Order: sequence, then C-alpha cells, then structure tokens
Amino acid sequence: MIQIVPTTAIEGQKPGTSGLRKKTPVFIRAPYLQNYVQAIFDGIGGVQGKVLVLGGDGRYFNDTAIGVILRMAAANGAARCIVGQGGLLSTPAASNLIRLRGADGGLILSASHNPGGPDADFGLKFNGANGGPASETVSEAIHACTASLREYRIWDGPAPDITGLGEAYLGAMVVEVIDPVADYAEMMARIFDFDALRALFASGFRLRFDAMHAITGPYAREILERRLGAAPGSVVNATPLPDFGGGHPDPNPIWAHALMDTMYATDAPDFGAASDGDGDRNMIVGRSCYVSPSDSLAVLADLAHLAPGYAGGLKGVARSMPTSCAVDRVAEAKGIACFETPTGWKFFGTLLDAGRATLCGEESAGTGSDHVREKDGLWAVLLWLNILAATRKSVAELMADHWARYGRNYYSRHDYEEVDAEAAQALIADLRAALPTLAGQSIGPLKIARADEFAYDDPVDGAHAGAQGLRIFFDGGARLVFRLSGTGTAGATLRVYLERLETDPDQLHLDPQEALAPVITAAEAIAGITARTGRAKPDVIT
Ligand code: G16
Repeated sequence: MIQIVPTTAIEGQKPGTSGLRKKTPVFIRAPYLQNYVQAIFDGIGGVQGKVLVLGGDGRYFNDTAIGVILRMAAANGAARCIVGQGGLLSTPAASNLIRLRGADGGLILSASHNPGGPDADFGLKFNGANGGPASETVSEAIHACTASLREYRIWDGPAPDITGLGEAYLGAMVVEVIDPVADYAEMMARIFDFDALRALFASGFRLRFDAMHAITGPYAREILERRLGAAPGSVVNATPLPDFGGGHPDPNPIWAHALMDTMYATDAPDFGAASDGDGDRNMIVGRSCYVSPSDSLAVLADLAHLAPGYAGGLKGVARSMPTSCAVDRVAEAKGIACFETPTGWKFFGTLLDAGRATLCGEESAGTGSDHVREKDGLWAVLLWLNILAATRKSVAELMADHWARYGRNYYSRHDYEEVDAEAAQALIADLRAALPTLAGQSIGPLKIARADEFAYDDPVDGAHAGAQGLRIFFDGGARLVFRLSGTGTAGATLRVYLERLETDPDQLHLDPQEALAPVITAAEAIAGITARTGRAKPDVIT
C-alpha cells in the first residue's frame, strides 16, 4: 500500500560539494531523510518506471536509511532498485553499476571521509545516468524541491531483506540484491595488467592497504589478496564498521598515521595505501615516501600508458583549481589538454562524457579516470601498482625521476576546522574586497603578481560557477588559495592551499612545510587567519 504522508519543508537541505551531509541525529529525525529523498525524486522528474542503484558505505544508519529509500522508491513507482548486498556499495562501484546496468541514476549513502556513528556524520547524494554526481543544475532543482515539499510517498510494508543475493518484490518494484564487489573487480581486471601484478606480488613485493574500517575492505581483500596474490593480511582494517572503528576514515597522513608509521619504519613494506569511508579517495605512500595527491595525479598522468587500459595515451587531464599545477607540466610536455575546474568531482563529468579528459584529480586525495564518473581509491592504488610492476622502480625512485624532469610543485593544505562560520565568512569577504589592491605588494621574498576569484565556465555545456575560491599568484610560480569547505557539518572549515614551484635540482627534496615557509607567512599576512579565527595553527596539515 502506498502511503502519502503530509510534510513540511525543512530548511537547509542544500547539497554541498558532494550531496547533503549533516550530523547523523539530524538525518535520523523523521522526516529529514524522507523529505530529502522525495525532493531528489521530484527534482529529477520523478522515478516512475526508472531503474535506480542504491548502496552506501555502511556507516551508522545506512541499513535503516536503505529500507526507507526502498520503500519510497517503490511508492514513487520505480521499476527496479539494484542494491548492494547488506546495503553496501563503494561510491566508485555504484558509479560503475549505474553505467553497466544502464540505470537512470543512483542514491549513495555516505558522508565520505567524515566520521560515522550516532553522533557523527551522515550523507546522501544522487548520481545521474552517467554514473556521476548530480550536476549543479540538478542539485539546484533538488534543493528547490526541498523548499516546496508538501508530502512524501512511502510503501507502508517492510522492505525486503537485503542480506542475501537475489530478487524480491516491494509492491511492483523489483529489489535486486547484488554482490557489491564482483562487477567492480571485473572492471579492474580489464583496465590493469593483472598478470604483471601477480608476478610483482609473487616476487616478494610487500603491500599494506589500510581500509580504515570502511567500505574498501571487501574490495581490497578480493582484488589485492585473492586475485593478485598479495600476502594474506596485507589489507588491514578490512571490515566495514558503522563507526569506522571510532576513527576518521580520511586517508591522509594525519588520520592514517598508523599506516604512515608502518611505512616510515625500518622494515616498511614496499607500498602503502589507504582509502576513505566510501572508497573514492586514496593515499599513496612508498617506503619513507609520502606522495601528495597532487603529485600522485601528475605521476599517474605521466605514466598511465604503462597500464593496458591507458596504453593509447590520454585524451586530456583535469584538476580542481586548488590542486597543484604539477599535472599541468606533464600535460604540457605531452601536448594534451589540461582543464582547471572548481572543487567537486561533479565538475569533471562533462569533460569525461565528452571525451576531452581521461584522467582527473584533486588535492583532496581524489584521483580517477573515465572508467567511471567518480574518483576511485582502489583504482588509483592499482594504477600505481601497475606502474611499479612495469618499471620495477620504488615509489621514491619514481618521485625523484618525476621531480628531476618536471620540477617539484611543493604543496600543502592547511585546514582550520569548525571555526566560527561568521568569522570565516568575514575573512573571505574582506579578502575578496582586497583582491584588486594586492598586485605589486611584497611579503618577505614573495611579490604578488595578481589576485582574483576563481570562476568557471564549463567548456562543454557552458554552465557557469562563480565564487570558487580566492587566488593569489606570486612572481616565480608560487600560489595561495583560500576557500571554505563545502563538505563540513559544523561551523566552517577554512582551507588554505599553498604551492611553490622549485626547479633547482639541489632543492627538490626539502620538507614541504619548510619549502613553503614564505608562502605560509604570506597567507597569514594577507588574511590575518590567527586574529580572525582565534587559531594559532591549522588543525590539519596535509
Ligand atoms: C568531496 C568532493 C571533492 C572535493 C572534496 C573536498 O570529496 O567530491 O570533489 O574535493 O569533497 O571538498 P571541500 O573542500 O568542499 O570540503 P568526498 O571524498 O568528501 O566526497
């Protein structure tokens, strides 16, 4: 029986950088989830007769939310919901399934790298038929529907059990429960040289993959250990837990410090990697050699042709604006296009769909390609492994080669988390107002060449996105970017992105914080971060 439940609009259901993320108690309190799901359905023109993919990263409330969404999809007339067994699907696997099955879209339950649990974070996002995050236009349509919502539709019987594989009916809708890993693993086997990877592991190559108690555990176990022969136990923290083991499933040196400790110890494995809550981010670390996401993108762009899936070369590359310009130098050398987009994977979709970019990446630990329309953590790990198998060099050797050839874009991001929202907004507003006055000023050894606010006109569909970050360029190639995060759930997070190009062969192996010291000083001088936020230092440095 379909129930039509009267409701009232809830303020603030506005998708951010990647879907709607809120504190778990907010999402749990009915009808918060119900309203938002109905707004998604309405915002995409209804789901009557449509096929949807559904799954999440297994965080607290995932299972209950899946049940609600199934009942609402059935009541709204969806023809079929393809659900990961147990309600689990990594974000890239969901993107693949949407494309593979020709689905009309998918709902992915995740707050990505944000912690999970009853008092932590929850999130929900809609991906379209291309497998990618909803465009700005669709996101705005969904938001508009949240504001005018008067009722939602829900099936009043229970949702079918999704712990086993197979098909069941909910009203007239088919609920198809699939293995979340199988199709994804097959896709990886098509892109990468699994024989070469098996030979690498058979030669004694040692790996540690930290799944951070999140969704990639089952994927990494299946692919790295079972199919490729990495030693059992190479994948650690492999069981997805509703609270990610109390951790923060964000693969960076701060939150993945256990992996960093292992990789910087004397008996370190050859290669270390981690992924995040929903499996789209990655961290790469060699023996005593952390690879920044921006550098990782540049190396992958340079050497992707060593994997069978990219043997024909790349059509182009794309990076988000705050990502370092390291990949630009590779693109220039290869004579391929390099696009600069706003932060958010959704901005890569049109370029990938139009065949103008093959590889994309972001400083926020996201790398991916045209195989799906999301960033893909395990894919990045496999591409690195394929390159290591083909070159038989270490990560440190590859990085040294890369910097010697292209120079090194020293890079760091300083995050000031949960600062007072008004103070953060005032900092940005005042800096925005000061931009026209900055050119020509000197701060220590740095002279400001120009300053602007980044705006983007999509070269494929012409969509405009303004106010995407404040940029300050210095003579000699250093750059500062200020923007507020669009993924936080409390206060505001100020992100300061710091970059400096170094081409002197004797200066390529410095500590990034030291190499960036003049840029760090300039950031404080220009924005007055400490005075405005009350923070003497960043909460997280990546
Ligand atoms: C999301 C987006 C990314 C973005 C990142 C950080 O990643 O998909 O494109 O770079 O957030 O965004 P912000 O700086 O606005 O917090 P994820 O992994 O959280 O889905």
